[in-house]
Amino acid sequence: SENQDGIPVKQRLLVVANKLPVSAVRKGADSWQLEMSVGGLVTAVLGVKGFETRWIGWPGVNVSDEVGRRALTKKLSEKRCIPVFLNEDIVHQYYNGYCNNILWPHLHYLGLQPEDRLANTRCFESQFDAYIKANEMFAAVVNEHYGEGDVVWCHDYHLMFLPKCLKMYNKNMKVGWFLHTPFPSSEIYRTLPSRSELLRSILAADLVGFHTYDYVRHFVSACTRVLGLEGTPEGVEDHGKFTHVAAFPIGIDSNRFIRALELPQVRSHIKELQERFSGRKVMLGVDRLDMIKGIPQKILAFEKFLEENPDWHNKVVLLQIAVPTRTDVPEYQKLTSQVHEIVGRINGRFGTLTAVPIHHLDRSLDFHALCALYAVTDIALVTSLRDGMNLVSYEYVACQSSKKGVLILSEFAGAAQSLGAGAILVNPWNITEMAASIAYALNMPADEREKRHQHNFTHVTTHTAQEWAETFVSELNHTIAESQSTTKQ
Ligand code: ADQ
Repeated sequence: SENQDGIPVKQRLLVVANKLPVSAVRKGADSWQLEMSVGGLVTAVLGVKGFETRWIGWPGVNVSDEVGRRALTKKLSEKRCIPVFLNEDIVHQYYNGYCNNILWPHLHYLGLQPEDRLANTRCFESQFDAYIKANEMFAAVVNEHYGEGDVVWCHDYHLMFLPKCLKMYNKNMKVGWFLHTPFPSSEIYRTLPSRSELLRSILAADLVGFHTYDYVRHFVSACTRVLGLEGTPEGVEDHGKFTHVAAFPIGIDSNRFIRALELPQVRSHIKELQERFSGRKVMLGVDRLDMIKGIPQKILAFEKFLEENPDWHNKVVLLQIAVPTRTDVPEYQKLTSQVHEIVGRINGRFGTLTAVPIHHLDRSLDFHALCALYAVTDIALVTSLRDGMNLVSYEYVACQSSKKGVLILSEFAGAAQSLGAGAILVNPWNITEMAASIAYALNMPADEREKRHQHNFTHVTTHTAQEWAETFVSELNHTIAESQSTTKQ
């Protein structure tokens, strides 16, 4: 389309996610400092050609005064971000409660202990109410900024109720929804009390996307079994309205990683690490400290490996970098102490006065340090119990051009479907099998490593984050054009 002067106007893409891609720090009554977080999703979406992007989301801080809100809104607009302000109680019930304590474990097949589930049942209703309320608040902000011709792309399990709210404002609004987590088997999904409301809302979108065909299949089958609707591999039909459902596997901005390896600060990190661990093989784990990542299983498998392979004592170390997340949720606090306890026990058992087999860090690393670690390590261990995709496995592959390290990857990560041929796939629940895979990886001949790496490297560098975002958005535009032409006929 063109403006009044005949100059082409770019279509706008409104990206709605729970959290904005910035962190905001208050510096005074009406002054804020912002830092844009860089990452796959941000780079991907900003790289989508032909669109002008706006972000809509929660700024991650509680701002209760009008002066602060107005100042932050203005500051955020410089970064093309639009805030949705949520108060502390809503954040507690919607984000910590319904999103992280109920939906997240449910979507990852992590059943709660029966007594915890019972406790959840009691607070379920108020948390679900807060979830709906939060989704309505997001919808109001989107609606306020929406203009005809814009495309709205909603992200993730926090905003399952958003498509329906948006269509209630305007049934012609172009709405896509993408889930970053797995969608579980309908047998699991159908135990969720709010199962129907959420499915109906998602179906209000014009295009629904998942990382893998398995998740697509599970979603379509949930719609068939829970709602009694007609489903095909392409989507779901509800009273004459067809919702397209498809797999859009995400990727990373691989060039950003490859380029970083040439930077002087990364090269000097690499040199330091090589000196520090010289004479030893190094295995790497990089995860958010979350129960879905299978961190205790990974560490126990390493213990089993050490038990069975005394020749390797003092010749191999495991570096586990775990960023604490959702520290307000008691389950996460329990996991932290559990991991510390296992690491302490194993280091006590296999350590010497001068060296320990496991280095465990409860912290995040900056991008350059992370790239250096990816580049120098011999093996990466990704042992998720469930994971929508898992980008750490992609990032590791991108940084391994010279070393051609081995990726040990859980078959329950979405990435197993794209990197399966190059990685060693494992069942993280089988500690014996994982220990054997560590031994296999450590002894793998160079030509096999090279072949496996090449396979995965080609995939990671061709199926990028930008391609993912472009495909989703263009499919969304196409889907709408198609359904509008069907309606006109
Ligand atoms: P996550 O569960 O966060 O994402 P993942 O895909 O592995 O999992 O992405 C994690 C990101 O955080 C990576 O970019 C990684 O570099 C970074 N990171 C992790 N640990 C770090 C550390 N200790 N220090 C610094 N950086 C660290 C969710 C889903 C995934 C899905 C993505 C994208 O759970 O399954 O792949 O969204 O859709």
